[in-house]
Amino acid sequence: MTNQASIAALLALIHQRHSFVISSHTRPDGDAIGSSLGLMHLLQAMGKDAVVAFTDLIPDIYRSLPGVDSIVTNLPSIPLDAAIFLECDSLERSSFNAQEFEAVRPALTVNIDHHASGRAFANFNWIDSHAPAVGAMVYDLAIASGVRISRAMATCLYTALLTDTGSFSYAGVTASTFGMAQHLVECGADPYAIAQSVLFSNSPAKIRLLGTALSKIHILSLGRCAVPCQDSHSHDSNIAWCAITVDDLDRAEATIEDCEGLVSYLIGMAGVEAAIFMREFSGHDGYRLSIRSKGRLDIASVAEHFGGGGHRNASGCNVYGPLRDVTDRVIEQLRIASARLTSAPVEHPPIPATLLA
Ligand SMILES: [Mn+2]
Repeated sequence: MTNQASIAALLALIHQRHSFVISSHTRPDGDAIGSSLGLMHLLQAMGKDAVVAFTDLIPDIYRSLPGVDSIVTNLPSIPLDAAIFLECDSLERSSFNAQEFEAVRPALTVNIDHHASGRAFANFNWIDSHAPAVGAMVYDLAIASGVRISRAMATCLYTALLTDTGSFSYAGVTASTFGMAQHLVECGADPYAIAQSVLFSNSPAKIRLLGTALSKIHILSLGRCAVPCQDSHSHDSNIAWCAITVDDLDRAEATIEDCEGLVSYLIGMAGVEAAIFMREFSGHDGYRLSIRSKGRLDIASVAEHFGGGGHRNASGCNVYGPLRDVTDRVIEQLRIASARLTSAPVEHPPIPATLLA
């Protein structure tokens, strides 16, 4: 189904129903929270009952989003017509307790996702791996619905877009991403205020934890990069990683959510093509991995190997065992992904028609 057909079909399903519950994955990020609240505002503007449910705490940096106070931690006990999952590949990955959900399971489940690893687990599935954020898909739905985009809706969707594109810096950002951002600002989103909340409001504990993480970076050379590049920088291909233990978190008085985004500093180094940030589980039995890559190196497949998922350049998974084993196994998978890349034909972007004329 094309995006247009998916949007039309989804709007028809929404029009026929009245009460909705919306949720996303556990440890919700800016896209999970922003797109959920944005969709809640959209459904409410369409005259529907809509509630957002998250079992996990909402990180401080998203607490000023319009509607955040109405987020519930348990499924509403009233009968619901539909449950909408945003960027989840299964009920298990969602913030819903599976048993609690089965007890009230609405007749319709909807899945809206932009992950390459997205799976059609719901009754209605709309997966667009080209969308820069699920918030962008909710924006397209809002435009197609004909509803006026309120300041509240715009603020939530802009936050989703800003955070899931790494402040408009990731692959997948196109002219239409900026077109969307422009329209959301015209509808009342305040880019300065949102950036202040989301980018410049880190806790001192998070910055202390960053210090620890930066002091524990390891870099491993994968040798010379075999992919011919058009740019002039060095073709060294390195992997960077670091691991944060439960003790590190305690010493910094940091929380699990303070680990969010630290992997960006690792992938931010010249010559580093893949980066892994590892956080030890409280049970000391393994690590939560955030993986990033540059260019065509596909680390969604690396995360999928360990039962996780994500995008080509950003993914995550859980790996169990002692640190040495975890590191060895992940690096082996990265080498495999890198070897696959070097043996693949090089893609060249099409030459613009204006240059051929
Ligand atoms: Mn997302």
